[in-house]
Amino acid sequence: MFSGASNMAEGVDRAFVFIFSVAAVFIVGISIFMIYTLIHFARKKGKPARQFEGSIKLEILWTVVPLILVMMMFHYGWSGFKNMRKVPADAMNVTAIGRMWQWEFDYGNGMKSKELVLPVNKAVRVNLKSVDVNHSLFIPAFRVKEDVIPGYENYLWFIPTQVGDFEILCTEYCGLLHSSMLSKAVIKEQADYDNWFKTFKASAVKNEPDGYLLMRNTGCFACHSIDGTKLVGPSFKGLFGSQRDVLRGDKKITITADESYIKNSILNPDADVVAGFNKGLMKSYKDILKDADIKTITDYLKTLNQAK
Ligand code: HEC
Ligand SMILES: [Cu+2]
Repeated sequence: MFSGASNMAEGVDRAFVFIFSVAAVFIVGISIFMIYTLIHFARKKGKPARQFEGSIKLEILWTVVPLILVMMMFHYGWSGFKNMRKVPADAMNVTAIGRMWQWEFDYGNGMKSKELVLPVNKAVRVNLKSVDVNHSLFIPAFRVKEDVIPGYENYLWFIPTQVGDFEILCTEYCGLLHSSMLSKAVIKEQADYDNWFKTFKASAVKNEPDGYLLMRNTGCFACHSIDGTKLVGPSFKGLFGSQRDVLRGDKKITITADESYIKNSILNPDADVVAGFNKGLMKSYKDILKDADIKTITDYLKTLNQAK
């Protein structure tokens, strides 16, 4: 009836069509009946009011019929849902990482992609992880949607049944750029997928500096660039050693971006807020990054000042 692109589509669509049809029949039937009674039982001259004493037959009818209907809704919903929680043993594993405000798909061994690339007709289990707030992974064409909650292991699974690109969205309001937290599921024929995976693997083991990898894995690049582009936060290009105009409380001051400034910016982002940017967006990485990590990041930031 609809063009779902995964094995989950049938169950979801059947439940949807059934519930929608019942609702449609009822809204039309009830509206017609209501208009009829409004006219037929309107107060008229010379027609005294009559008292009705109730009807066992009617009571039974309007209890049993809805009961049957809602039990059928339950049946369609449950049979579709049961399947959604039972992952086949041979499913491949990918972890979806939700963070403000981007999706990332982790194939293991440091292989991370911004898009969910998968082979067609193969079961995949997507483990869901959030590093900050609640998100929700939604792939409408596959009829799958599951909350992504920090500190809670959740998952979804499906078998893509069509080759093509399909939208991925976040359906849990997660802050300023929630609406741009978009990605794509790219479904390929097995051979194309194998080819893609080979190049993907090769590019993942390319030698990036430690500081870069650490920041990529911690999600800093969702808000910061290294090429001068202004995102939610300032770019890191040319940051180290420069003079920064910051707001400390209500006071505007200028300080030098040295080691301690960088460290403070990571641990207490709201203490010195860079002029022209918003407070409260970057959270503290106090519990995530150790002193050694911050040093690794700082060393990398220093290299961004050297002319390339
Ligand atoms: C959710 C978006 C977001 C993420 C993720 C984020 N930041 Fe920020 N960051 C900001 C914003 C906005 C500012 C500017 C306001 C301020 O100073 O607090 C900022 C400021 C900074 C500054 C000061 C920059 C300057 O130009 O003076 C540093 C350094 C910094 N962030 C480092 C990091 C590091 C390292 C990470 C990852 C561990 C990170 N940020 C992750 C949003 C983010
Ligand atoms: Cu989100």
